[in-house]
Amino acid sequence: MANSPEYYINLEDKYGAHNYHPLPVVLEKGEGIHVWDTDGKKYFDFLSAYSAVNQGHCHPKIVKALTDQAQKLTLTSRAFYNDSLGEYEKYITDYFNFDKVLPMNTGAEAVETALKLCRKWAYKKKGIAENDAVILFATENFHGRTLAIVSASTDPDSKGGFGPYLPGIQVIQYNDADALEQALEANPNIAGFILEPIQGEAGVMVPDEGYLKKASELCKKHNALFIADEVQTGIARTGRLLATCGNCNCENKDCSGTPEVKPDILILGKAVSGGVFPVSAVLADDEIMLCIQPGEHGSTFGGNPLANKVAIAALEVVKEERLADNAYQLGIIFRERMSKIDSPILETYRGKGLLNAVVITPFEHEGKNKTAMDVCLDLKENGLLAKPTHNHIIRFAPPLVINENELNDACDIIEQTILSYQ
Ligand code: IF1
Repeated sequence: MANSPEYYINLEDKYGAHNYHPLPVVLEKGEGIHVWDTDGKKYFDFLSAYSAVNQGHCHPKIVKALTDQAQKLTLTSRAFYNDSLGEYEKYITDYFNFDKVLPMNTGAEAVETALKLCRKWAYKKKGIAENDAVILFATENFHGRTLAIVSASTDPDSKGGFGPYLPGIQVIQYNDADALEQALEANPNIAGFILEPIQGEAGVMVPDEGYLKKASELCKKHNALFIADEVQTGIARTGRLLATCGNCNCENKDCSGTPEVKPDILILGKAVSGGVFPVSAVLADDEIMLCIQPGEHGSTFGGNPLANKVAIAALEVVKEERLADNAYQLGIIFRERMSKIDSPILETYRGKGLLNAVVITPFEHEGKNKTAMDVCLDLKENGLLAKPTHNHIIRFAPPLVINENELNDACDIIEQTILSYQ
C-alpha cells in the first residue's frame, strides 16, 4: 500500500523546499470544474490554480492544441523564427487591441518585463535622467516573487530577509487617487504606476467605482505609464475580458460592463494558457514597446510553439464559451447566495464576477479557536476546495465554465459548512 495520501505528502515534505503550506489533499485528476484526489474523492475546485484554470481543467480543445504541437515542434528559442509565434502575436494583439506583445512564461517574468519596459520608456521618451526613474506600487500589492517585485511588497512574509532591495520604487495607498496625484505631482521622475485592478492576495479588494479611470487619467496627465497587472483578474475572471476593460475588442457582447480604461501596459499570465502551460504576455503600443530593442530583453522559452498554440486555443475558448458573460451572471448569483447565509462568523463577502472572497470572524467551536483555514479543511471534507488568505479570508474562484446548477450545489456546501458551527 504505497500510495496513501500521506505517502505523497511525506515525499514533498522530505524532498521539497518548505515554501508552501498546502491543504492536506493530494490531487491526481481534473476535468472541468472538478478535481479528484488519490482516493477517488471528487471536489469542486474553487481555487482554479489561482485563476489559471478559468477554462476548466484539461479543456479538450486546449489539451489537443498542446499534444498536436508537442509532436511537431516544442522549442526553437528566439534565435530563429518559428511558424506559430507571429500567428499568436497577431491573434493576442487583435484580441486585446494593442500594437505589440512581448511573450514570456510566468506572471512574475511578465511583471519584470513591464517594469523594465517602463524604465526604458522613461529614459528614452519621457527624458528622465538615467537611473532616476521611480515606479509607483500600491500598498498590499502582489505581483510575484522576484527580487524587484518583493522590493515593492508591503507584506513582511514576502519581503522580509530578502534585502538589499531594488531602488526606484515608491509605495502609495491602494484605492486612493489623491495619494497617486500627490506622488505624481511631487516627483517628475515617476515613470509609471503598476496596479492590480482588483487585489487578489490582499483578499479580493475591489477598488471604489471610478478609481481605475481616475488613476489612468492622472498617469496620462503626468506623462507616467499606467500598468495593469491582470495576471489574476484578466481573461474573463471578473465578468469582463479584462477588469480594466479598455478597448479590448470584445464589442462588449461578453463584457457586461462599461469599458473603463486602456492601460499603457497590460500584463497577462495564468489563464492565457488555461493553466495548461506557463504562458504570460506583456502588451503595449509601439511608442512604448519599441523602446526595447534586440538583445535588451528575452527568454529561452518565451514565445515557444507549444505556448503559442495553447494560448490561441485558450483565448478562443474564452470567447466561444462566453466565459466573461458567464462569470458576470454567476458572480451575481454567488454573492446573492452568500448574502443569505445567516451566520455570525460570516463577516462580509465581496468580489466581482467569479473572483470573490468571504471574510470569516475568528470563532470558537467545540472548545477550539477556529480560523478560515479550519473552515477550508471542513469545506474540503464536504467536497469543495478553497484556500484561505490572511488568516480570515477565503477566496472563492471556480473555473468559469461552471453552470448555475453546479454553482448552487457548491454554494450549498459553503452554506452548510458555515452553518454547521452553530
Ligand atoms: C504563489 C496570491 C494568487 C498575481 C499577480 C503576478 C503574479 C501573481 C496579480 C505572479 C501570482 C499567485 C502566485 C502564487 C499565489 C498567487 C496568488 F495568493 F498570492 F495572490 F493568485 F491569488 N501578478 N499569483 O496574482 O505570477 O509568477 O506566479 O506566474 O504562490 O506565489 P506567477
